[in-house]
Amino acid sequence: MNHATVKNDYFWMAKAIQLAQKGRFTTSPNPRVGCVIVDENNQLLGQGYHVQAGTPHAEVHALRQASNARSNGAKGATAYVTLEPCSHFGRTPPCANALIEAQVARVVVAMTDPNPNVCGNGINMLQAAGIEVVSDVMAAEAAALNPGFTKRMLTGKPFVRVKLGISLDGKIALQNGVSQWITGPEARRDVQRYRAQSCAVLTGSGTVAADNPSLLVREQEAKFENYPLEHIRQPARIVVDSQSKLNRDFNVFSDGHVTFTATLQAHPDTSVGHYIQVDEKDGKVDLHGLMSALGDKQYNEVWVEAGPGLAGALLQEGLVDELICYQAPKLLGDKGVSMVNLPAFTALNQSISLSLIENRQVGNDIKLIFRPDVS
Ligand code: AOF
Ligand code: ZN
Repeated sequence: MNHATVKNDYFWMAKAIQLAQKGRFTTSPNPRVGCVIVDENNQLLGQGYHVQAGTPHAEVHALRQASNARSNGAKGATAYVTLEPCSHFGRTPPCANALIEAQVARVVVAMTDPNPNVCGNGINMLQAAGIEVVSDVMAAEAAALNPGFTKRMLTGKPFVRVKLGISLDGKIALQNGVSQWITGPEARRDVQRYRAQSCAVLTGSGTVAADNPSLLVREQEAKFENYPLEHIRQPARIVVDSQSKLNRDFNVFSDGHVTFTATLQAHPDTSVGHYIQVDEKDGKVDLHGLMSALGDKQYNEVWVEAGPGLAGALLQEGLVDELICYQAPKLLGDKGVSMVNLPAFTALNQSISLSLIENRQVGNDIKLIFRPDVS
């Protein structure tokens, strides 16, 4: 491939990735996908992105635009797709067929579809039809669009982000439990965005009992790009409450939005609430089992806003994909409540090692994104 072609491929794939990002808040359980169609003279013919499961895929939108743009539509053109075109009949027919019928000459794909129903078949179908396929163009950027979909397809479990609002000295509250507003409004707004893009928000019974949070997306703060305010998609709330001890008056149970109690013993009367019954481990719910149950519900991304007990247990169980800390320039003192409860390690090799993958200032706070190192 000559230099100009490679350069164009990156240019158009970057555009397709930008389009896919528009689906950030709406596509789940489906992946975020973008598509651009470019003619023989490197001019844009059509573009599209997947908006919502059950509605047309990205390629279909782009192909429609191309056929409106000129009489021979996408014939002889190049299609750029952030995810391998699907090969299966799901809620919609296969995009690989649509591209073949449109007689595109070339398809550039960022990454293969981890869905076992597709998984290379889409690319094979295109090649069998004589279409040139180039793959792995901006694969890392495309993978970053869909950490949850990919992880769920490969492991059956969602991608889990744990959020912690901490002081400079790593505390989440004063000794007396007072914790409100450690971080500033910008950090809280950033949190709203994560709630909005996640399928579920996970917390523990202690946090519900102490703070009575809603864990929903607050409408006043949800005016961010591409978020469909006209039909707000709220995440489901999952409350880990092994013994089902919480009463039903807390906001999460009484505000009319969906909440599941993750418990060892589901209440026999389903009118009392929604439950996820999970196997026991050391007297508590087995968190691996819980994550598999959330994967079965087709949750791609789970956002955890919990106390030090649940956050620590998830880390200790190796169930955290990302730890997101908002660190405020405050010192709460050594009597404050620590951010995570972990066992009393006696050797440094027992400690949990993380890699910092992003840091930036958010208002007066610092946002730090870590990924646990695989041991
Ligand atoms: C594509 N383009 O824009 C998307 C794809 O039930 P369906 O018909 O919506 O199919 C969902 C599956 O299709 C999903 O699990 C993933 O494998 C693929 N998503 N594929 O070619 C798209 N959203
Ligand atoms: Zn498709």
